[in-house]
Amino acid sequence: MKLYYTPGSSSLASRIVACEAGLTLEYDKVDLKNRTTASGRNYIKINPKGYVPALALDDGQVLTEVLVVVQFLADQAPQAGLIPQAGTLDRYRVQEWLGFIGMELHKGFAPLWNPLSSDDARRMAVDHLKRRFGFVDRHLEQRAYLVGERFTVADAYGFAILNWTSFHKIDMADHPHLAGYMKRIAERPKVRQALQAEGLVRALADR
Ligand SMILES: N[C@@H](CCC(=O)N[C@@H](CS)C(=O)NCC(=O)O)C(=O)O
Repeated sequence: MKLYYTPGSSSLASRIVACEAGLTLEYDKVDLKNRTTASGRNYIKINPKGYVPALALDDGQVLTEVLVVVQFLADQAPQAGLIPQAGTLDRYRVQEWLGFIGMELHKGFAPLWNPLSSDDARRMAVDHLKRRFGFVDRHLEQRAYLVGERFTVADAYGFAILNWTSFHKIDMADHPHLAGYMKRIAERPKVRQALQAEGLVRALADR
């Protein structure tokens, strides 16, 4: 399998899951501006949506959408326990979090990445995100992970997205449980390995 990724983007969640699951993937870096891959391919031909991540399966099919790719990868290594068994309530809880992270957090950052956003639009986006962070912070007050007693794909996706708070210099002082959670996840050896592979360890150290 080959993961098409861009360093530090949402595709980091898929790399973290692959590392935690002990899966050996091939990786091909995507230049999102030019829609080309480091291997010299036209990325639009691989994923017509033009965004990362995309996971090329060994039979040539391509899976997209973070919340699907991370679940697919976790299901390839059930022994790693990165996702509860299908059909259990905990599986739906993980999917509930994946949906929340995708639609409320991931897309909530969109105005901050857009160079055309006005200062007002940026302020509104940060206010909105901080309300969502408040909810996650309260959820993590008594918990180490988003669902159950162990790290799941929801934590991988949450970490990849929340990591953008340092890039955008969003003050997390009023979200101490969330800040502690991020630190805890960053210290996981496989997460560190994924961050190192994408050249992001320094960015974390600067936090
Ligand atoms: N709905 C997609 C969104 C993925 C996404 O937003 N990827 C960003 C990087 S974090 C991207 O590639 N943006 C470039 C673009 O949209 O052209 C998913 O969940 O996978």
